[in-house]
Amino acid sequence: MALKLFGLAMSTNTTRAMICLHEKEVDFEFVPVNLFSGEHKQSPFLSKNPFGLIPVLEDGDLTLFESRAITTYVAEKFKETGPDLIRHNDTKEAALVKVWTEVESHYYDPTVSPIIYEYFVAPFQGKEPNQSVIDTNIEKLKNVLDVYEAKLSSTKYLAGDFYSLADLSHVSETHYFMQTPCASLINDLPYVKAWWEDISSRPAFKKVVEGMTFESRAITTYVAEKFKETGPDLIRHNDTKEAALVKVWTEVESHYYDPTVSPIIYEYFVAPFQGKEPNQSVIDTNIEKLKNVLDVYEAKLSSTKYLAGDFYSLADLSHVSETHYFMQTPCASLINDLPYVKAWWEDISSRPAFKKVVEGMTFGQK
Ligand SMILES: N[C@@H](CCC(=O)N[C@@H](CS)C(=O)NCC(=O)O)C(=O)O
Repeated sequence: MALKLFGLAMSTNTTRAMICLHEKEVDFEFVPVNLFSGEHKQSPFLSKNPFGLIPVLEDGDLTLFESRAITTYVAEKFKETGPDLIRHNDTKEAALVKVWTEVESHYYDPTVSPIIYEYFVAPFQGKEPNQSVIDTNIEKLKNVLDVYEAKLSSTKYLAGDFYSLADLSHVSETHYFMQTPCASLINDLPYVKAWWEDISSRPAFKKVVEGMTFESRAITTYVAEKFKETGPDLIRHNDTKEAALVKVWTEVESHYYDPTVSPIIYEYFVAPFQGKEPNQSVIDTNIEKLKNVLDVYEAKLSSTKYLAGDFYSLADLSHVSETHYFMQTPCASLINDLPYVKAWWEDISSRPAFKKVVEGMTFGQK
């Protein structure tokens, strides 16, 4: 029976396990866990990992959590295939692999993780990155990387002149880190840079990297393209003009709609959740901007049923989640007063796919 890995393709801890499975050429089934609906905090998943975190590996009657424990198990069980990631025939080398795997877990991860969080996860949650958290961790990371630079000037990889679990453990997080403005911390250290270029160019990582994105719109495009033969054709892949219009209106959502609706939602839902009063001047400014955007929508939707044409597409889908919250604010009349926009909203919010996620979308109101 194939191994089952439960997780999320964009999660660093999940991809740590996935890279190892690919290195060892293991056939496995990937089971996506919907973190956004809180599936990992509910009973079927909690019986696999009582801490409610991904990833989880199931191998027959064995259930494992903790990504580094998973990689160790996979590297041991499949020691005869792919590279020997644990140096099982050499006790000293094996011990050095453990040393540097611990270093990743106790020195590298605790400094890199908060930086990634501030640059990727905080904006995803509508928050500004906290510069003081970033600065503190940059200072700590510099010290860690100086040790790496010294080590990598004498051996090609961390535990010696062989690629091992120690190196592999760094790949997922470093991939995100290299997309932050702090990437120079690695690029300025010649040995660390060469090591990163080496470990990030391995085929096993290339197999997982395309799923590693924190941009929700990039995720929807990827999913819509990969599964274009099932469900509605959200990207109009057989019609270049329609496909271009889908992109236009998806960009409109991203650059005009979202930047005005997001702050309104933030003030009404997130601020009170954090014990703050909604900032009325932020709300008023964005209401004015949103009115202009919605006037354009009203004109467009008076001539076509959906934004990109007479077909439901990613452009419409991109609006659903935010509009759902927006319609619970005192500003909902901005949409309800525009007959075409109102009809469009009623249509796109009544699709079964949205009904499946909407019950998890509460800000603690229930
Ligand atoms: N030490 C754990 C950490 C697992 C972890 O934090 N996973 C994250 C995803 S990368 C998660 O499940 N987050 C969901 C949450 O915190 O609710 C491991 O290495 O597997």
